[in-house]
Amino acid sequence: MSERVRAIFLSDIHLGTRGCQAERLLEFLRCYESEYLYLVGDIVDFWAMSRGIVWTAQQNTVVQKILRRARHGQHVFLIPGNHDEALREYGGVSFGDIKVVNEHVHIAADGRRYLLIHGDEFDQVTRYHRWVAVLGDVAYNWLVSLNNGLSWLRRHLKRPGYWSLAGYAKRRIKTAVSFIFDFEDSVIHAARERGMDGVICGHIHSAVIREIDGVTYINCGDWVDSCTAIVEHLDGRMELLHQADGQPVRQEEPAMVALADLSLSSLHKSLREKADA
Ligand SMILES: [Mn+2]
Repeated sequence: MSERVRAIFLSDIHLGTRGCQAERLLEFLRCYESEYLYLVGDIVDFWAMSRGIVWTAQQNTVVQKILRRARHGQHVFLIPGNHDEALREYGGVSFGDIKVVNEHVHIAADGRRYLLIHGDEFDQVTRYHRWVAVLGDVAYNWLVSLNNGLSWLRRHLKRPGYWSLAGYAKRRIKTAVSFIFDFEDSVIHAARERGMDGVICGHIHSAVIREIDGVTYINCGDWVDSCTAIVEHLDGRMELLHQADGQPVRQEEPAMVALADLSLSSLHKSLREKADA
């Protein structure tokens, strides 16, 4: 039995990559029927696909299920992200029953107005230093092996001292957390300037619903790590759901991804508490 909700918001599905958790997403979609379905960017990962395509049967089924919903009268909107930015040229165009829009305002059942954007334009890294984002992972792995090599060399040369990878990783976490705060703050600022009650975005793979001075910041998370989605209930209430094994569960805590394989959830929480204090 599927539950009827007013709207479903999904982002960062990254179809076409090995990381895409299409099976979990199919389980989630089986649980919810809605009047509106919003795809909030990075749905198909054209960046990764240019290096090699991973297209599974489940990913195919995801696309078919979405098309089917559109055909059956659900309002399906696709807001392109940076990994599917080629679609931005088609803002305002409909493909079959799916409307491509570069941004959108969703009016919830309770009358609140939400700005829908992917959010990469508020990410200072991908905006001004795209190569940093692309090279980041490669550079990190390279640094780790370099560190191992250096330690080996130091040991063999009997040199004292050790360049701490742990220290490096800690600094990196701090950078990652402040990156998330900066992103959230600038998105909220933009929503407020435009007189919105809230903003719904994706991009940083960090799902959360937060209220900041009367503006609701909502991030849909992703379907690579956290398997999270936002639903609007029939009364306009927004809820963050996490697709656990076989069933969706309510997510009370911010769902965080591990950046560079380091879990940030506890750190995010404690830093947020400090910041709020
Ligand atoms: Mn993105």
